[in-house]
Amino acid sequence: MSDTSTLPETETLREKARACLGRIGATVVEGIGLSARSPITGDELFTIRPTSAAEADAAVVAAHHAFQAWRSTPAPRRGELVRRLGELLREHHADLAELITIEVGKIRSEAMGEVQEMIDICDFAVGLSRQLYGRTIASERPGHRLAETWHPLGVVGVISAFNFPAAVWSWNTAIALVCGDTVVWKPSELTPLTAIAADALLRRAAAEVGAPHEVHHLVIGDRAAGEKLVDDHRIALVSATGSTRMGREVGPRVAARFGRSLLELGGNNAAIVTPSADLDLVVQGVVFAAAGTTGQRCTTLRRLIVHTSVADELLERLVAAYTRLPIGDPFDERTLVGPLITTAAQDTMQDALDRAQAEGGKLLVGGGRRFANQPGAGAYVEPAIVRMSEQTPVVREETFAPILYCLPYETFDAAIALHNDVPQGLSSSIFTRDQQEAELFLSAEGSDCGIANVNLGTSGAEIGGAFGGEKETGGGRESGSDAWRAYMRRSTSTVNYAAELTLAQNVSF
Ligand code: UN1
Repeated sequence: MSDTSTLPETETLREKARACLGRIGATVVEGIGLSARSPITGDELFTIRPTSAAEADAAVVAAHHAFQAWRSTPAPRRGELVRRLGELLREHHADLAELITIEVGKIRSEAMGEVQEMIDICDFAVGLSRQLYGRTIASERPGHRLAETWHPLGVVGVISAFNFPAAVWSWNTAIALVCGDTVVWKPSELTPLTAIAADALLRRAAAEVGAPHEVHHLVIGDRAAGEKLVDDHRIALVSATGSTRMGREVGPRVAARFGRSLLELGGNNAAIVTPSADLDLVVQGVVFAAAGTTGQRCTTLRRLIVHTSVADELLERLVAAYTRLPIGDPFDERTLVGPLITTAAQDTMQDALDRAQAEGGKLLVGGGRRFANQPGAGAYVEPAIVRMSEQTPVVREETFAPILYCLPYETFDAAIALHNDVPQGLSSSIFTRDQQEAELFLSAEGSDCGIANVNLGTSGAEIGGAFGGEKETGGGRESGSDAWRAYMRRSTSTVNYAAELTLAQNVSF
């Protein structure tokens, strides 16, 4: 594996961030409290004053108040705000992407892709603002009309993770806003700059279309800020993205106050490679899904379930491809693997690799550190492949780092069993040219995940489909299709337009 480049200086990153924020029109309130860092150098860029508890409370109150008027604004008018946001995102596509690269360490192409995902969801939401359809239902009574209407739900609390610091916010916010909800957003404390920029663009959009800016509030802070959203009864829906451990706390706490939650938690995504698979496709799909984003997507490919007849050839090709992966400065156009978010993530990766080897795994490639002894370098790692003979405890866990575990299989049924035998259920894929295998994988007895792909990797979903997963992934669905229904409440109404009263179920009274 080769280091692409020398790393930039922290001061250069600071200047770049300032320039992007300036062009976007975002103001960073510097002060004591939260440190905005770049994983590229591992150094602090700014210290930011976090939102105080009183300010967070005021944000919830204001969002709740704004909801009273926003819910009565016609949905296509609400769509105008989101349309303008989409236009501003197009205008500042490169600026926002640059901030994402600075704060998350994503390579430029992936950071641009993240902002593209935001633009796409805005387009989707604008169309949706004229399509919030309910059904009419055949009534069993003469002279009666039975129908359902979707109404705005209330304040949506969005808790987002560092790895998609802007796109996941936009999936929730674009949809929530056209649905007539208002939003309070608590971004990851690792990505405050991107959040400040995205919030500034939405504020500008609101000012320009004459919408109240109080429909959106940004709450920057640590765990306590998130807890505020979880526990406040004025937050109707908590949409939280993060680890399964976080979801285990959030879910029951929101449920205890009869709030709604939409959970987007850990994944442990696998691809099955069958004897008929096109290995060229597999190599390309697997390297992007497993090593892309330095293994820090919830959809990252973590397990490769390979038929024994093709395992040796495939692993040889994958090892060769991994050996050539350019690792380093995400601003360098040649780089494909940027840094991990923190040195703690690097330690977690090392720990998982040690455990995997103690559990019988053979490290085939990677696992080393890069720029290790260089001052001013973040946590750079070599994506790793570990050959396992069985699905041991460490393989069943999500480690948020680029480790791909390879598991052999003999029969198709055994492959599916292995595939589903993990606690998580987000994304999945099969590489095959056998239609029967592909259909079985997609059938009720096949993949048990929320996302199931054929002949492509597990990551990089489009916004048009509903995004989310089963089991310990939390069951929520965000983004496209009819995911919008989670952001609205359903009202069923029966209208009697006959001259007399008829009771349902033939009851006489
Ligand atoms: C996430 O990692 O939290 O499907 C979201 C994908 C992206 C979204 C990932 N569209 O990989």
